[in-house]
Amino acid sequence: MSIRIFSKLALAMAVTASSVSMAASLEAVNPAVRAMPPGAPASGAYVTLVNHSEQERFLIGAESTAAENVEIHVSEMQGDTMVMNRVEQIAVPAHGQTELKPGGYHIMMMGLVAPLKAGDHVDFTLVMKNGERIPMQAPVLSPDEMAKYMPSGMSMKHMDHSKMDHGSMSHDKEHKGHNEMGEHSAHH
Ligand SMILES: [Cu+2]
Repeated sequence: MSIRIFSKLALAMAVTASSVSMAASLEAVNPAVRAMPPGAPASGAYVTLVNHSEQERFLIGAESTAAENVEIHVSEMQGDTMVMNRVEQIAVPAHGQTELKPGGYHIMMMGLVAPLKAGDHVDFTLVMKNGERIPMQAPVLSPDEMAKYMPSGMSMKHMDHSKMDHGSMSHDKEHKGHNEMGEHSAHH
């Protein structure tokens, strides 16, 4: 009797341990949030998601107490205009990575609870399709820091665009002088 109870407990512990190691297989590298002045309605958060697992993974949402509403978005050129669209999910290929960066995929923070000052930190929970919830703490970067920010810490030359669905599009956008927040103030 007591042995059976013990084996159930051991099983429960094993399941817990395996879900912890799964969470560690998706890494949130070099996250950042764009600083915004008081009264600004929205901001964006960026990160490189690195998938160390054998399975394709999907980011389906993000949560933060720093904004009333947090969504995952993509910025896309429609003709000559940069527009924002909410997306259902962002795929991260097996043994690959996906960048959330200005002009592309991003975590949209709408209804900022407080001004986002450079040097502050914002806590997020990344919500994955397989049910994982991955904590992410992102520093708030000043406009100057944001201008130099690259989510993977690599230059464009070293990025593997062949693994990105919209690689050529986001490359084009990178050179159009986009302004994500300009789009946001127009739309929100
Ligand atoms: Cu957006």
